[in-house]
Amino acid sequence: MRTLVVVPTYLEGENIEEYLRRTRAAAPDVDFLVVDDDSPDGTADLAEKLAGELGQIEVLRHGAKSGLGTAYRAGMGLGLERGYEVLVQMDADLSHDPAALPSLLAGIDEGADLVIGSRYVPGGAIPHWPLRRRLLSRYGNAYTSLLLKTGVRDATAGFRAYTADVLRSIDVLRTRATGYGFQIELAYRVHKLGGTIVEVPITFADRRHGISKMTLKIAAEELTLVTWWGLRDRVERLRRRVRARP
Ligand SMILES: Nc1nc2c(ncn2[C@@H]2O[C@H](COP(=O)(O)OP(=O)(O)O)[C@@H](O)[C@H]2O)c(=O)[nH]1
Ligand SMILES: [Mg+2]
Repeated sequence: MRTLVVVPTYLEGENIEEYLRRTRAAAPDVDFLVVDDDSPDGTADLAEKLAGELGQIEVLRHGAKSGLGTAYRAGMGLGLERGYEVLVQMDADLSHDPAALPSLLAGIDEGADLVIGSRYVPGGAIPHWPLRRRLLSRYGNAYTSLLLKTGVRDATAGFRAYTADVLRSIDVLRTRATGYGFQIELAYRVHKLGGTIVEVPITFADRRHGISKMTLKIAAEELTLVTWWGLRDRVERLRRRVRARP
């Protein structure tokens, strides 16, 4: 199946080359779309240089930094327009082991609509994350699961593969999260639609170069959206129950 890996980048100049080389080696048939938000360290130029050498790599210069969700919407929009059948989400900082990509693609081959590289299913792990990030991730996932009831153990994970069909069905271009809440929003929409979600275990490595772009503001957007969707679902369920009464 024609597969596009969408890689959002902001200040990944120290990682992008190793990322592209190793991922190409792990999955030689996939194409790449790097969506860069005007990184002042020249990430886009480096990616373009590599594109000349490795081929099948496109760089989208997306403009000013406007959040992970916004970058993904642009990249996925382009991927769908170009007729790719499978779209992959992956970070450029090598937190997501390129060697695990084939196991995600195998899940799609076996019929899943969404395959999530999960830290929280048996076999998954996060060996070196600071306690603060560990707690944020754990509590974030617990809260999301309580409110949205998607059954997904790692709803905030950013290493994923989707069929183009499911992305079209959930109307991915009309999602609203600008930040990392995009991950939750997509899993939530696929679940609501009754899509098949499979989690495969991954070991999440901490980045070796550069810094995380996760901020309190991004976490606040996630929290607000999850709370809003959760309350909206409850009101809907209540309404249905009232209507169903004789
Ligand atoms: N284009 C774009 N990429 C972003 C933005 N924020 C984060 N990224 C990229 O998204 C991926 C995940 O971000 P990262 O900082 O590693 O988050 P963490 O792994 O949760 O700490 C990395 O490849 C980042 O370069 C953004 O605003 N725009
Ligand atoms: Mg990262």
